[in-house]
Amino acid sequence: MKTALEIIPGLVHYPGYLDRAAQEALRDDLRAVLAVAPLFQPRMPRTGKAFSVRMSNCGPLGWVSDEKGYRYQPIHPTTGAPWPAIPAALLEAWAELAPGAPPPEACLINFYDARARMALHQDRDEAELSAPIVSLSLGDTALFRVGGLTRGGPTRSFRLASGDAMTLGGPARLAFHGVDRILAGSSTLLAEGGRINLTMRRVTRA
Ligand code: MD3
Ligand code: FE
Repeated sequence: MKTALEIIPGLVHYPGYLDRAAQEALRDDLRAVLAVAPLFQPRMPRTGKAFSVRMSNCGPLGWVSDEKGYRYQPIHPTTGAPWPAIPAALLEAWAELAPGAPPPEACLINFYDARARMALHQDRDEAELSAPIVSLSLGDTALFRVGGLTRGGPTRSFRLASGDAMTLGGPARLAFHGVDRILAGSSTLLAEGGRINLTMRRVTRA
């Protein structure tokens, strides 16, 4: 049995969900995805300020953000090509961690260098909020923070290391969360360092 820690109702952390060999295989799958769908630099709606995290996607839909707003779309914002398919290993993780949920339509790929952060936010651009989000982390450890359903409330923080998985469902689905910082040099998985986080999402109502 894999260790499952329910941090808050609906947020389950699976430390070491992927062993080293599985992490290496997934890293190599992502190299092929990123060759087709290169990382792009998202920008804040209205202001156009660049995110410090670079992103890409795989699956029928991908999440993008620019001056026009946040949205899911079927093509890469700079190449115009359809997103590549979600690798089989990720679909297997979805089947195991979100049993019974409709298939994921988007897998957002976040790349953090040593200075990147993600401000506290909610994920609510999906029409289907009853399906969980499944997250997998590779590379350097992140200091992750989660709060409640309002921005001002108390938060808890914990580390997400390479190979860790999380499921975000039920009462945690709309919790505020963010990444305070990356612990540079904490993993040898990515030769150039940094962190990759994958989040699989059901977008349209099943
Ligand atoms: C808790 N990514 O892409 S993944 C995001 O590590 C995002 O890159 C973070 O937040 C990262 O939107 C966190 C884990 C996660 C994802 C969705 C959540 C935690 C969540 C939704 C609700 C509560
Ligand atoms: Fe998020």
